[in-house]
Amino acid sequence: MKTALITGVTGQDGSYLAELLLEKGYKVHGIKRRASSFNTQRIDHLYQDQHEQNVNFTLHYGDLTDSTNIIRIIQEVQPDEIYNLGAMSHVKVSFDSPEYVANVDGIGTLRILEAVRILGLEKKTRIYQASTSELYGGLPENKNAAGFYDENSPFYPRSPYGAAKIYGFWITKNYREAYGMFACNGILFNHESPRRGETFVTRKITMAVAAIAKGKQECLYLGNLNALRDWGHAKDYVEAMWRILQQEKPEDYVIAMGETTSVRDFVRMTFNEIGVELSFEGENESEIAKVKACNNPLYQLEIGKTVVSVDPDYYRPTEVDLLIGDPTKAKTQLGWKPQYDLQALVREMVESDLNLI
Ligand code: NDP
Ligand code: GDR
Repeated sequence: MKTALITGVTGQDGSYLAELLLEKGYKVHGIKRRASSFNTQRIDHLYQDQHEQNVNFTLHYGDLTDSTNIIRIIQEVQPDEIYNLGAMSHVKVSFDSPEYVANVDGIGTLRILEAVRILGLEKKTRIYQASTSELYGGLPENKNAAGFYDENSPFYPRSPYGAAKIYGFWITKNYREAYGMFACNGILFNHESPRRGETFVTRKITMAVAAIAKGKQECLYLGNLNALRDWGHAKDYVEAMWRILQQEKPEDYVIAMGETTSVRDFVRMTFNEIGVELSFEGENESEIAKVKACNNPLYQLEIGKTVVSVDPDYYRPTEVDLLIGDPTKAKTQLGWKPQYDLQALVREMVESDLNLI
């Protein structure tokens, strides 16, 4: 039976990964931060009373800013695999807390690698680092000849988050080369789910559409509707993380769907899910979307009503305009095959938010 340690276990990916590893028969340990109220909603269904026998899921209090705590937990758990998913993961918020994000997302990665080395576990413990498509920064000239970002595309981060994660990427690669550690980067493009944090754009949209449908919200305020993202389902992406650590050789992989969609079209698709057609008017800061048609007897929205409006407060000081990844290496070497397309993802998120509301 293998043992895994997950940082960021209370997050979207951590919760799906914990489920996957438990299904595979792992003993799973997770690090959660102390908070003044409960922050374990996404993993409460996995909770096991620690007094029972054969406990497979254990939580430890900890924080990626605390080396002493990281070293102690890794010493206690002696993991075969560490998945470093813990991060301040919101790009816009990283402009407000740049030093904190450097500490957690950048140096936090170093703390994990160094703890493994200090404890002499270099040959035992495999490490997955949650790298990101934000490393590319969306510069058009850095795409490959086919028009995608792949494992060889140059990086150009456009936020304090991206800059911190680029340190995490390189220090992971360096420890692999310097000390022969099995340490890998998954360069994951955006992935979403009903468990996505409420302030990321997809979830903000699906929650708002559910609330508008049920008469609990008037209008959805968004930032840049022109941004293009390559969106997949988090469940598919945690499967890739696991596969990356099961290979013979440690390598870095792009995980993406290979298709890109604008925020505007994501809004359109989400409203379509509840039978509402939108018409978009205006440009940039003055852009709005009105109800054009309503084909669902359950949700009778008034024709002509403004349901989406742009608020420039949500713009970022520097934006990543377009992301599209080439997952060929992951598909051929890992045998990774996503189960969800964007339509199925949107449907699951809308259904879940309609139920929640
Ligand atoms: P979430 O924001 O949902 O989860 C982040 C997790 O990190 C939470 O468990 C959070 O704890 C924890 N965390 C935050 N700060 C600290 C800290 N100082 N010490 C320890 N833990 C901390 O992110 P996702 O699940 O979406 O993403 C997982 C990882 O993958 C992140 O590193 C993210 O940057 C990266 N990534 C995500 C992508 C995506 O599209 N989802 C794409 C590419 C990379 P708490 O619950 O207490 O806040
Ligand atoms: P992103 O995700 O920045 O790509 O980072 P997010 O959903 O926050 O933004 C995607 C795009 O939508 C635009 N946008 C808005 N975004 C938010 N959050 N809120 C809005 O109101 C809004 N309006 C428009 C943004 O400008 C952006 O272009 C995510 C995170 O999960 C990172 O941790 C991860 O590394 C990357 O994906 C890959």
